[in-house]
Amino acid sequence: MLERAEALGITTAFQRAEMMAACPIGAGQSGTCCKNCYMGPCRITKEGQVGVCGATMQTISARNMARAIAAGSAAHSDHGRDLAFTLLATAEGKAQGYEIRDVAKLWNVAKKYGVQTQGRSKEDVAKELALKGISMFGQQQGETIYIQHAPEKRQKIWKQVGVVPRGVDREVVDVLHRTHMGDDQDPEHILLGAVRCALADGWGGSMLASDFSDILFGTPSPNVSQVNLGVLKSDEVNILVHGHEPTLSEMIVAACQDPAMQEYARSKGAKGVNLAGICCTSNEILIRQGIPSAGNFLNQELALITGAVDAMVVDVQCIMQALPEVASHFHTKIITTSPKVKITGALHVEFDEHKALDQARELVKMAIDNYPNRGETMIPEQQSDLVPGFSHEYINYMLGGTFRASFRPLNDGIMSGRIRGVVADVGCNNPRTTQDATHNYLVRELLKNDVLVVETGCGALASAKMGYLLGDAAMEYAGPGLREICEAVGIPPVLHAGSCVDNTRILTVLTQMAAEGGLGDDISDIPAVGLAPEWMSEKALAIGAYCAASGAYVIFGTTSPIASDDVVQKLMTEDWEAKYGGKMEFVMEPEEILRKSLEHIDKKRAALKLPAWEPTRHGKSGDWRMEELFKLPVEARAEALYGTPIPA
Ligand code: BF8
Repeated sequence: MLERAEALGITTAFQRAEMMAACPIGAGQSGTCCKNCYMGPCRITKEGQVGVCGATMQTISARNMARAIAAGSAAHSDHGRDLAFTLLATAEGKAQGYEIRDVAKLWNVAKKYGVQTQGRSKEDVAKELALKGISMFGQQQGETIYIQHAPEKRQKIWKQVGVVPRGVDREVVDVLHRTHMGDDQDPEHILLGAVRCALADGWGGSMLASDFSDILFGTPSPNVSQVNLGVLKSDEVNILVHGHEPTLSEMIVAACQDPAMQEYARSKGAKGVNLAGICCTSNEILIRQGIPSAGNFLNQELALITGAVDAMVVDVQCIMQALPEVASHFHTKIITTSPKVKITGALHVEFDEHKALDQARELVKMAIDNYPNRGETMIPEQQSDLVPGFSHEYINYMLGGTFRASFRPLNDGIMSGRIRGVVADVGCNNPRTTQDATHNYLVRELLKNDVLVVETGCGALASAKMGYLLGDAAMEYAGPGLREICEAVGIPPVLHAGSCVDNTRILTVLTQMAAEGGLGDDISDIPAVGLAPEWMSEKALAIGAYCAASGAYVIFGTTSPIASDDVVQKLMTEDWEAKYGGKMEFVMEPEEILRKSLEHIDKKRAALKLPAWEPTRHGKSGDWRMEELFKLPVEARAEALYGTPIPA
């Protein structure tokens, strides 16, 4: 696709990253450029230098980090807020096309929020729940409701350190205020505010987003789908949905499945309507409805360069401003829909949940009407099958079954050493490094080391493209112990848990593992690591901060926004580890990320007094072992199995 782009004179993020060297002083690379007032910008290039107001390198670096975390928290949590309003409108019967699809989840979430369910209609319960959810954003005092569902020990730590979040909006405003010129100047204290803000997202807005999405659109469970540019079809109308919110895209799914729309497409000479996604909007409809994905963040321009996309409908976040320019070389329509997002050169059809289904039909019709304008296309053949949809509810269920759902088998697997530990590989693509390469390398190596991998966001789609989200392809790499567990339970060793807001599902899994027993009594005790090896977005920093403050060791790759400042690096590692039991580190070399992850897992195993992981100790049973054995002559097989030759 890059060759085609070059031939057509189109630039992509891949070329732009080469042409545009990253500013060595700015917030992106070393974090010591201060633009928070207009006496500057002050660019601090060496220790001892200060800004016009006297701000030190440490203060500037911590401020930039805190502001990025606040922006990331705002983006994720605001997505949650919109879902709360959609739930309210649905409960009131004012949201066209929406319904409460998962009543069991509604009941569970209502219980968490202290909403009475007995004798009440689902609409009544959903209305009270939605109102409580909405009020959480503006909550001025106390703690967000979800905090009470963290392990008890964790809650005590947060109280002791003073980072229990109030409402999301309050914490975001707090960080913006304290990082204004002339306010908080102590780097440790600035980061304390940033952590509280991130926790308001992780144990607040983002967790709400996953819960309320499940209520409206169904809790994900495994399905089979496809990923990569090959999901586009040369003889059908191709519509891509891109961004993050499931609200409008779920209605577009419904509109595309309408036989009248398919018939309309045929009237225009197409064989039908083909819907696919990009980024996390894609993940949302992939994990629930099995709608194929055209790929992750760096696939967005490549998809347009096929010339086969009749409309790309975007909502919020991770949408490149370059899209209308790329689309201008083809017939493709770029359509923005969020009241928060307009892009020069794109059409704008503002989303209104009260008439969402009508709008979705209108958008699908626009794409169909555009099909006859399509010129020459070039669609790569590449596509892979995948099994997405491992929500925390499903992981719990698959391990124990309907009547005894539990995390016991997973905990036992870790305790016995069959599973060395768990790694969450999440986050973006970044054109400063080869697309997907670090995700893929780490997943393969972790599997070989008997590490169970859980993924979300663009990391999950990177694995999907390689076929790692299917049993067989991933099992090729899985170590014998991990393989044994996966075969016994019937799961792939790489689990797709959802979009980026769904990282909170991983917090829930870790909390439930801690509650199950045998792996300590807090998230920080579990042999687990979080990785964002190709990150680029502020949301990734917010996720990293709430995971670290929840007790996890989090490693970011590719680039470090605190590279030039040792003090802030120390604060986010040594100081955070002492305070929260988790830390956040930036490590550039993939091999080093792997080494540090395994070292941390082994350190946690030792602290729990679990047997040290041994690569060949397990795996002497299971299909793989039997296949190997059946390749042997019968005498050797008997000897291997029973230790004695076959009796004559
Ligand atoms: O929220 S992983 S590039 S698409 S920010 Fe964006 Fe990063 Fe992808 Fe999803 Ni998350």
